[in-house]
Amino acid sequence: MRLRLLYHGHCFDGVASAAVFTRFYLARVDARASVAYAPLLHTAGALFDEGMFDGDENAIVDFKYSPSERLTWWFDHHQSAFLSPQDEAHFRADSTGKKFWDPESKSCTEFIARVAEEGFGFSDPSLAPLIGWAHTIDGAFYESAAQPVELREPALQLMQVIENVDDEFIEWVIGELARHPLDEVATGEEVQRRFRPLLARHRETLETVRRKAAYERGAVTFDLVDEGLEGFNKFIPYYVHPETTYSVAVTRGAYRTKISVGSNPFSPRPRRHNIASICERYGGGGHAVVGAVSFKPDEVERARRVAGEILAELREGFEE
Ligand SMILES: [Mn+2]
Repeated sequence: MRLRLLYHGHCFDGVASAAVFTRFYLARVDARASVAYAPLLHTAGALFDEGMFDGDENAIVDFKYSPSERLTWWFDHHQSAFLSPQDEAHFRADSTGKKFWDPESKSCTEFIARVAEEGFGFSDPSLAPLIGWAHTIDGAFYESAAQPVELREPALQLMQVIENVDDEFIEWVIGELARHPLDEVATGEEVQRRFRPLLARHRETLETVRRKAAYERGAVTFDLVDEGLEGFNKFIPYYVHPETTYSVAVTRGAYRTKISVGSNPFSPRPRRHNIASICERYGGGGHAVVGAVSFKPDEVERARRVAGEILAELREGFEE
């Protein structure tokens, strides 16, 4: 028997979900199954093709639903889990008892662990640290801005690796997490030698943001276009300016120039704006607490002008 397990790629929760599901499947369904993994990513085109479901059993964890008759297991916790109302109706009509959705769960990893225990009598206490960290990371329940910026905990170091390395190594990680405790995998040399150069690059980005960021009246802003930095850890602005409520940054990549707007979850002053609503007015979007507006790569001046307007709006009515 061969199990094809499709997981949300380059995502700590996706990888942890795949590891927990593997342990559950081998313990409760088929101890002799061979498991093959493949990542799923949010792309502009079709997300699935039938050829992906090439196992005797096919499972998806931490990713959207597919109505394929070949899909035998499904777990997701995203609000937008269905590509169409027809897909949702297909899921609701399912009678296999092997497809599960809970948009209230903060991580798919803890959702799988709960269903495995309540529905199938499977529990493995050695998975507790993996489940706990998937909750912290996927729900962004950090204790401070320093925690995700300083990356001292091995679990966060593993997160950094998962977000940046090739799928082949990520599949090796899933296999290790399915057999060994999180700490052992995260502190192992295979993970650590990939983490070290990522940490060096992350620290350079941190110093660049520290140098360029300017805080005034409740909002910090910086422009990384000339630095050629496409992205940054979103907690860096709140680490270098803990007094800020908002952050507005301009970056340029190969495919777009982007304004990233965020709010500081550790801010001394409450957020007063819905960031998605502001970004939507300029053709962008997001959530109440974080959003973005994208432009063509050469529209840097336009992006800078819009960033200035957004900043002015966020600073309006600021009181010390
Ligand atoms: Mn997730």
